[in-house]
This record gives sequence, C-alpha cells and structure tokens, in this order.
Amino acid sequence: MLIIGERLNGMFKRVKKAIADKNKDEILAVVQEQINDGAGMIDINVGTAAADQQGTMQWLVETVQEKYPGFPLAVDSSKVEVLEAGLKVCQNPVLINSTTAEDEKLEKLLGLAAEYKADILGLTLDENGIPSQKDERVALGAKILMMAMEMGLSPESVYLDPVVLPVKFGQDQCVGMIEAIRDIKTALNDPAPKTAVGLSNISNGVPKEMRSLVNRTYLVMCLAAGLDSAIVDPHDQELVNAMITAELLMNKQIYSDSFIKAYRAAHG
Ligand code: THG
Repeated sequence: MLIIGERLNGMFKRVKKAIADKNKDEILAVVQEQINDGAGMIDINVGTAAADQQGTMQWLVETVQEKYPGFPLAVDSSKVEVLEAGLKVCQNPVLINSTTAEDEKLEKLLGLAAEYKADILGLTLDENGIPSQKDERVALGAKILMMAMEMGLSPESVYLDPVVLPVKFGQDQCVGMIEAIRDIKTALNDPAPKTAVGLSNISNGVPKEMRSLVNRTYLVMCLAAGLDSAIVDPHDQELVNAMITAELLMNKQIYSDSFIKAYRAAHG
C-alpha cells in the first residue's frame, strides 16, 4: 500500500513556522522523516499558513523536488488555482489532491491532469455534499472515473477517495465507506481505479490517546476491502506495522519471521 505522508501541512505549527521563516532545512527535515518512516509520496498542503497560497505551494514544491528529484508528490488544496500553481512548477511525478464530482471543478482539474500528465484524486462528493449512502459514493466515483477516461486518462491514474468521516459523528457510515472501497475496486472498471483515504479523519474528536488505535484498526479494515493508498502520519509506527501485517495476511508479501524488517528494508 502506498503511504502518503500528511505532515507537510501548514496547519501544523512546525510547518507554519518554517513557511513564515522560509526555512528550507526544516521543510526538508519534515520530508526526510516521512520518507525514512516509509512514505512513498509526500502530500503538500499549504493550509492556512500563508496569505499567498499559490506562491507558498510553489515554494514548497520547489524546495522538496530540489532535494528529492523524482520522488512522488501530491499537491493538496481545495482551490483549483493553488493546485495549478503547484503543477506549473512540479517536475516530479505528481498527484492532484483533489477534485470533487462537481462538473465545473471536475472538468477543469481533469484538463490539468491531462495537460501536466498528473494522476488525480477524486473525492466522492458534489454540490450536494458527502452522500450518506455507499451506493451514492460509488456512483460519484463512477462519474469521476468515466469523465477521466473520456478525457483520455488511464483508469489507474485515478484515485477515488470515499471521504472518511469521523466515527464520532458518522459512526453509522464507517462500514459503508469500506464497502464503497470494495465496490470501487471490483465493480467500476477493469483495470480498476485506485483507492485512497485521508485516514486521520476517522479519529477526529476521539480522545488523543485512542486516536492511533482507531486509525490503525480502520486502516486494516480498509486494506482488507482493497485500499491502495492512505494519507497518514508515517511516524505512527504501530499504524505502519499494522499495515505491513495486514498486507502479509492479504498475501501481498512472502512470509518470513522478520516480515516487518523485510518490508521496511524494501520500502524505507
Ligand atoms: N482526503 C484527501 N486529502 C486530504 C484529506 C482527505 N487532505 C487533507 C486531510 N484530509 C488529510 N491530511 C491530514 C493531515 C493532518 C491531520 C489530519 C489530516 C491531523 N489533524 C489533527 C487532528 O485531526 O486533530 C490536527 C492537527 C493540528 O492542528 O495539530 O493530524 O480526507 N484526499
């Protein structure tokens, strides 16, 4: 499973300060830590750290790719202009995070994905919000995938994210979100699109000391349903170990007594 590191986000004090100070070393330390911990892609989110979101996105992309040429990046914003600004300067393999299923946004961002040869992540929500039923989530995923394929994008360059809601507020949807992952992998297209989640959302509002447990338990449940990638904190070692163990049990890695070590050696 692809680990997308979530820590290069302007909502964190450390990153916010590094952006304000134009401190490249600190930004690169955040990236290096995540790569060491097993991230295969770095999510870049300006957050509320700066007034100039486009310029800050460009500075972050340039700072990271200067040191890590070729390492996969995700530009993460709800604003098309911020995503486009990042794409303009990005030389590395890149994922657009994200579009929704709203017509105008979808057309614009699929166009940018084609123009910049980027992968694209689609959230299964539209102008009516996040659907509460899993079939509606899958239908919005199908819409995003179909339009992407009509624009000439390969289905495997499309990531669909069923939008994980906090268990505290959407407990009755936790199973449906997993079923949406399963349907997206089995019922939409062959080859199937990829699936992704922003995992930490699940434990939003859960007492701090319980969050990691909730995160890793849900990650294992999602993995069993066909999850391909997750935006997580790779420094959460128990989370990553649970992921590695789930992959072993899904027969995605040959068994050895030191399977955690073997996985980390191959992916670190
Ligand atoms: N799907 C996709 N992209 C996403 C999300 C998603 N990008 C943004 C977000 N959701 C994923 N990234 C994060 C990054 C950090 C945290 C959660 C999600 C996090 N938040 C702390 C919390 O929840 O309490 C607060 C951080 C702080 O202020 O210190 O750790 O769903 N495609």
